[in-house]
Amino acid sequence: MKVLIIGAAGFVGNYLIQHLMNDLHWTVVATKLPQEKLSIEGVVVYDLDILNPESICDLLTDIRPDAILHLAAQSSVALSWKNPALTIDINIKGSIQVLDSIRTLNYKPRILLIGSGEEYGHILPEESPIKENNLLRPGNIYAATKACQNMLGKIYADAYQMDILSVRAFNHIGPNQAPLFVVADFCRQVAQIEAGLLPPVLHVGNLSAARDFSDVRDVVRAYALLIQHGVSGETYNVGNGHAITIEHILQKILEQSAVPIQVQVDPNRLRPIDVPIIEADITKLRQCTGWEPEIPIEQTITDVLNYWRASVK
Ligand code: A2R
Repeated sequence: MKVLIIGAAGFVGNYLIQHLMNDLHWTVVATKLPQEKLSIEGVVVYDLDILNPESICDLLTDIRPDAILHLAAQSSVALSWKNPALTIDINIKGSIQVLDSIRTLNYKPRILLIGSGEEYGHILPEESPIKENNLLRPGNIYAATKACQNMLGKIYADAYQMDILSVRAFNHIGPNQAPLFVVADFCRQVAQIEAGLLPPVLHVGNLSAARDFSDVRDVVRAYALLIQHGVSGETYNVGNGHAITIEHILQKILEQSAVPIQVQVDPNRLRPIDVPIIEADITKLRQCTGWEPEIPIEQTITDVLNYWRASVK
């Protein structure tokens, strides 16, 4: 199996490459933005900006992958509020340019579009855990762009008989994630405090939101299984199946801190709208692939803390 990963220099890309190459022994070709760095032995890496459709066509013709995993995105909710136009450009215009370039090929590679649990948005209590066929009520710009990407994927699958499936990935965490995301942010602060670089006060935003967290290493296993077993035109939730509050995660992080730390709510970290609970129903993924999450959250937190302890030295 030869796969192309578009947007491989981000957080998920590296884990995905390692799993596909080392565990599954697939041939992996990857793309990154020209200004990004990505060098992995055994992986041919191309520069690609998905906002430039001509270079996508050339690349696809050269590589002729069996499957394409489309990771490239503006992936931060916080940044989507600050820069909505950029988020819409990359996540909607960029995705349609990827799909439309694939449409022009004279064969039909399998395509996995990576969406988000955020697409469900304002989930009613009786809708949780949320199923794939639930109404989407996106609560932020990022979520709206990913909901749109999902719809475009379905339209292209139906209209052009393309082999497209989508995931809605719920929060995934692990070492090397940018500190724009909550667990990386908290763990980095703890590591900086332990190293004496910050006073012993951890700054937090809204702690009451409940989210469905998985280890990124479990998430990439699910993507590979869906490439092999997923049904064309379908959407699959990828999550742990149980939401926990940010407050609970914070407690688990503080339990692993080497020093006592106070917690302080910082108004700058509160988002304009926060969806109170997002929890995945993962029955469809389980039934299709047999996937189960394997890495407990305490282990992920240990690994993320150790990553930041090594990074802040
Ligand atoms: O924004 P940057 O400079 O970190 O680059 C990101 C890259 N990217 C692009 N690639 C090609 N053409 C573009 N116009 C473009 N704009 C941004 O996509 C980054 O290297 C990559 C996405 O990686 P992350 O932001 O780290 O996302 P992550 O956590 O790997 O998530 C993968 C997928 C995304 O579609 C998320 O929205 C979804 O999973 O949850």
